[in-house]
Amino acid sequence: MTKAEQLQTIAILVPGNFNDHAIGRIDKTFRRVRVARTDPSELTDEMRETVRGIASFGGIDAAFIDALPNLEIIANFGVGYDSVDARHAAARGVMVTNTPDVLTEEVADTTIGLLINTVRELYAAETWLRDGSWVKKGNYSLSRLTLRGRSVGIFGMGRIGLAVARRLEAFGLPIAYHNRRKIEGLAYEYHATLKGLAEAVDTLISVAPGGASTEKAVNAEILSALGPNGVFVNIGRGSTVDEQALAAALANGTIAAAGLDVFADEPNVPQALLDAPNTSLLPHVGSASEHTRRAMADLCVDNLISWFTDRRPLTPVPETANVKPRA
Ligand code: NAP
Ligand code: 8YV
Repeated sequence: MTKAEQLQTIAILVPGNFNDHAIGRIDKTFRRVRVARTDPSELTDEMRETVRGIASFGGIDAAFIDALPNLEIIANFGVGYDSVDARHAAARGVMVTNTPDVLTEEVADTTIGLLINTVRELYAAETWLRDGSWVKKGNYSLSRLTLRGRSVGIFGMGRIGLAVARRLEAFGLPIAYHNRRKIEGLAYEYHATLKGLAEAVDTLISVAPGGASTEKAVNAEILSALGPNGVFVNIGRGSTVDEQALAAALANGTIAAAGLDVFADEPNVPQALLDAPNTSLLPHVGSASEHTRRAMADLCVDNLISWFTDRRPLTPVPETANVKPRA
């Protein structure tokens, strides 16, 4: 059997709807099997026995991993892998890969767009033009907020955080950041706590990953530290924010406005955030261009191909970096 014929026998499980380009490449290379949801009850005995890889948007928990004894690799479509139990995968000798770098610039572009839309109300202004208000009522009112004079804090100065910071440098805005660890050689001001960062700036951009260490990190105390001229932008994960506290802070003037691309329970957005006049809300579109999703799809599938041909992943997540291929 040729190498290509051998790959065709390997069962790759693809749960739910998946990226078309990734599906096309998986079908060309492997044997694709499908389930509607990542629930062990969806798995047939044949799947339990034969599945060696998963390609998915996430949502892979310990029970699902345990239901697949011959699973070797989970190729996550996305850089954030908080919905994959990577620690459990590592304990079971299962590799997890993600899609870093290929989406960094796209997500940074979206972040800047969301920030500007939030402070300069561009969506509301365009609606004013399109609904005839400009003709009937005159000029759109001046935006209460501006980027001018702002100082920006980045929560999560990683690949995307840095790309956002580089863009904001060109806007002439001072930048500070909070990570668990200071980045040596990076000139931006470092704050050892998120509260310290929020106190020092009036514009907080969260690019932090989801997971236990960031759960509801942006809470009432942080929003109060940001202050009444404060703008909060979240492009990271909705789970990092106490959404009830955020809605209250927007309603009572604790902060001025928020721009959100991610939510705790997507696609459900709390009514209080939908009702707030000082929010700009996007349906998780940070990386959502055809160009970038294709690059993510390629990296997701290339990880599977590399694993099953060269026995090494291209972009393993840190938790599974030491997982070795089975003999
Ligand atoms: P990255 O390079 O790993 O950066 C993450 C940064 O967050 C690191 O600098 C890390 O520094 C910091 N961090 C992690 N846990 C922290 C904690 N508990 N407290 C403070 N800082 C913490 O990842 P990336 O490629 O920039 O992606 C970041 C996140 O963006 C992803 O995980 C994903 O959730 C989100 N994302 C969203 C979209 C979208 O469409 N909206 C698209 C892509 C990515 P330390 O380890 O030193 O703390
Ligand atoms: C994608 C993302 O929307 O990469 C991430 O972490 O949040 C986004 O790029 C998502 O992964 C696709 O499911």
